Amino acid sequence: MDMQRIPARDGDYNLKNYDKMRDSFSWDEVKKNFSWNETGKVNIAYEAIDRHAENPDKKDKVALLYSSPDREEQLTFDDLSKKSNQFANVLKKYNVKKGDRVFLFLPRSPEFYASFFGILKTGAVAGPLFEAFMEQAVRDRLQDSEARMLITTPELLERVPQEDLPDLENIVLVGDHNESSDKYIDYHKEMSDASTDFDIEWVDLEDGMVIHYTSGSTGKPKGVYHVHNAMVQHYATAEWVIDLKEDDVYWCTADPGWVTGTSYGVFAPWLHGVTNVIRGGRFSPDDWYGTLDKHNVTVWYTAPTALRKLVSAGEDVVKKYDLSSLRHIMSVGEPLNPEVITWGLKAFDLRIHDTWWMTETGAMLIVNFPSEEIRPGSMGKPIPGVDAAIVDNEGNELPPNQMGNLAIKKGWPSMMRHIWKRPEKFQSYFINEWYVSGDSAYKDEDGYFWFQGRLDDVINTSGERVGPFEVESKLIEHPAVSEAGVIGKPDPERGEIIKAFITLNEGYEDTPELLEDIRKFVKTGLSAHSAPRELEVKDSIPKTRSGKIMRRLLKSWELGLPTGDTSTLEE
Ligand code: 6R9
Repeated sequence: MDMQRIPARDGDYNLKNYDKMRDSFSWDEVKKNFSWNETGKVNIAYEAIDRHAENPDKKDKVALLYSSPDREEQLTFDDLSKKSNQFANVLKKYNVKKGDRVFLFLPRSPEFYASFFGILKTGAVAGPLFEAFMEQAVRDRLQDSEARMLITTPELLERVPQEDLPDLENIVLVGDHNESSDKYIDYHKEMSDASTDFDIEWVDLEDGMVIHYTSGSTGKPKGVYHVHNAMVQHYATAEWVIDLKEDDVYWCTADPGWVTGTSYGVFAPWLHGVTNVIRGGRFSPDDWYGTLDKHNVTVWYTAPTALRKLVSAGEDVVKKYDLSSLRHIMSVGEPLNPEVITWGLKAFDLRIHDTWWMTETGAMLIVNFPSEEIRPGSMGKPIPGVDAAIVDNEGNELPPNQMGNLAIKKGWPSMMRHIWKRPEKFQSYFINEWYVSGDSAYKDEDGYFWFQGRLDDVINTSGERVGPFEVESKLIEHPAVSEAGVIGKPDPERGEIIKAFITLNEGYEDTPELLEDIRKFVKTGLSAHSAPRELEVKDSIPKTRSGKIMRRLLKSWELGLPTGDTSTLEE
């Protein structure tokens, strides 16, 4: 991309010399930060919560700074340790055992986090669900995982099709309800009866911890299975990439129903004993800036979809708030448009650091480090201890600047260990020693990786391969365009043509002149073959709950095809 590079910087960053660090790196060094390295006793809940609660200097530090439009609450490490112990006792009373799957279908709330760590303390596997899931999505996940226990609210219970869930023995209800059968457990009542002491279940590093369901382009959602060992990489990336320090106030905007909301919404900050902001409720620019301001957030991990909305809300909104505490911003989930990085430099006087990883990878793999040069539009470079490459369909490495499969050499600590009950699906991710991501990308001469699209999204128009992301990025540079989703539409002559769906900024109208102007803008700014032949204005662009543009859905709509699994679609 024809974009100015943002230079490497000196500063008090945790990771100072990337090249040197990579050369001499061993994961064994990271393991020394955990108590199990000496005691042999493993549980991520102990490392993230109880270890700090046992430390006189840490126990009264605020761990969870919760706020939502109608509730504010602060829990110290000691509070969280006790509450999760109480919940672990409740689970134990109802026979939850190591390896059982216990699901959470709850709004982001203090109860969510207390129960989540309670589950881990029993050695059970936690399955967080998006609060907005409807019945089919809940059914698919609870059935497939054979969940024994579910924690939900009386309001959400309507969406739990219990008649189809024979394995579901008990349901914990958080909130007032009239259910009387033995199947239901009253959260508040049981918690107040439960002891705040609990003998944590020690597990193996390779034992199950969290199962995250994720949708592919076809078929039912699949259960991606993560183990306690993932903490090694959560810890390391929190240090190098999130650059966490003792006094930071950290905010990750992701919902715990998405892998980012667990790996980086709780584990990464708490493994380091850092104060963690959780904001409930829905998004609005004022709400988000207000949260950064009110809690004096220093480090912020968010997503391009949110950042693009902030760009479109304009700089005047930013000026209403005091964001002077903010020192470091990161993004994940979709490619970060160069336009957004430029805007971040202006609006916040800060660089925005893109990070790339997947549900399946469990933690960050390719990133922009706070101390390294940023090439806007690039996802950055692999973290120490990880080998990434561009390979062809046989697993052969391709030379620089050639587009191919983005692949990672097997064996990083947070890698998924299997896909629940689908060994053949798990196997299908690998070619020889490579985990093949399903993303297409290229690597430049200096080792920076450039995302092109999901493999199934890449467009081939008259023999030219076009990554939808590049076109979308150019489109949103146009002053009239707020968001864009780009697909390839079958065309008898050209194979595919580029079709763009856009939303317009305030004050612009959908006229043929404007659309032509936008088309020309891409043509002259990017290339003739990347200019959309068709442009359609929409009220919104369909996105997943984790902020990904659902190009697959745009395409199905365009072609009048069945829409497949849309359970992760944001309303
Ligand atoms: C953590 C997470 C994974 C897919 C991934 C890719 C896209 C994520 C990205 C990115 C470009 C980035 N993706 N980060 N694309 N640049 N920095 O998002 O997990 O929900 O499983 O999605 O998201 O396509 O393959 P998950």
